Amino acid sequence: MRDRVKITIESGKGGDGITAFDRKRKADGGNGGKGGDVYIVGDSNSFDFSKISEKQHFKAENGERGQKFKRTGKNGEDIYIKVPLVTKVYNGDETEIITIAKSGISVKLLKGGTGGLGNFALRKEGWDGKMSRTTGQEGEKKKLNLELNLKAHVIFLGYPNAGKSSVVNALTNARYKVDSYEFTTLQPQLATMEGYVLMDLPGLIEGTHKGKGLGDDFLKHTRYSQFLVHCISLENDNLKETYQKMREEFKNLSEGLYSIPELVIFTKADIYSEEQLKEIEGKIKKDFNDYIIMSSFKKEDLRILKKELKKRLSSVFDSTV
Ligand SMILES: Nc1nc2c(ncn2[C@@H]2O[C@H](COP(=O)(O)OP(=O)(O)OP(=O)(O)O)[C@@H](O)[C@H]2O)c(=O)[nH]1
Ligand SMILES: [Mg+2]
Repeated sequence: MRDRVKITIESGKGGDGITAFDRKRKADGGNGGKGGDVYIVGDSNSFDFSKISEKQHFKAENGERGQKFKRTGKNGEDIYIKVPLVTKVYNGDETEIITIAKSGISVKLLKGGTGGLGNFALRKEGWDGKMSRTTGQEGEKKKLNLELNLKAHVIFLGYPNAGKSSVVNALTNARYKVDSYEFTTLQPQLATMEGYVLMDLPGLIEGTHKGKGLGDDFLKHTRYSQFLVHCISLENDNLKETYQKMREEFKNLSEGLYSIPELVIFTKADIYSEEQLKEIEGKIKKDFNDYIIMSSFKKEDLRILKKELKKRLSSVFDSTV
């Protein structure tokens, strides 16, 4: 997934004014049109920078020159660079310009040059004016760095192989890759569950914050989430320790991750018999008071999980993303 891209933006040059005369030798030349502006606009239908990175250079149209009969040249067309949500816009030197977090709202980044004056506009300045014109103002140019922070209601985190992608797939229509080796998921992936956006993420390990495993760059995408599903496989011998180690890693990664509301789900329950599950739950109850034990292969478990998630999400969010 392209989540960082460097682009160059350029506003249009103003059109030049012209010198022209009518049949009676009176000044008649029109002004140049204004150069196009450059806008950036949030687009909820795009999910990465792949389209933007194909282009990289965005230039608005120049204004047209003035025309005879005092006519002003056509203004250059503005351009709108559509970016996924949430896009952070930085100057080339990494100072932040703006964060685009809403769909449909456009922000002007560069202003097009103003058009030059034709001799009709300058005629009051006497003979010199009548015989002259001014050129259009140059457009502006800027280098920008864009960074995408995906936005989801819920993030799914846990060790590799915990079954995160399996749960997200089972709760939605997604068909993300699931496999028995670690680090199957290499980048954040989104799926929707009844209006809520779920984000499946790569596995975390102790030391992810120091660059171990897949590193922590992808965790910038968790910044805008307000609910966390912490997935733990029942296959772990010591569930409490597994949980605590991961919590410690959340803390090391970011205060935000550590403090958002969390639902713990113990996965792969279908591996065990009912009796074994009773025994396992007996132990879990001693250490955890808020959890769900489930299997991504069981419809009933998924129904319960979905219901519980929706209940919690409706109390966290008053509207969808
Ligand atoms: N028996 C059983 N196996 C499961 C369940 N959920 C996932 N698995 C298996 O566990 C393995 C890992 O599942 P994934 O969903 O890819 O796990 P993940 O947490 O997304 O893994 P990474 O992307 O590597 O971090 C796969 O072989 C799945 O088929 C479950 O509920 N029951
Ligand atoms: Mg996965």
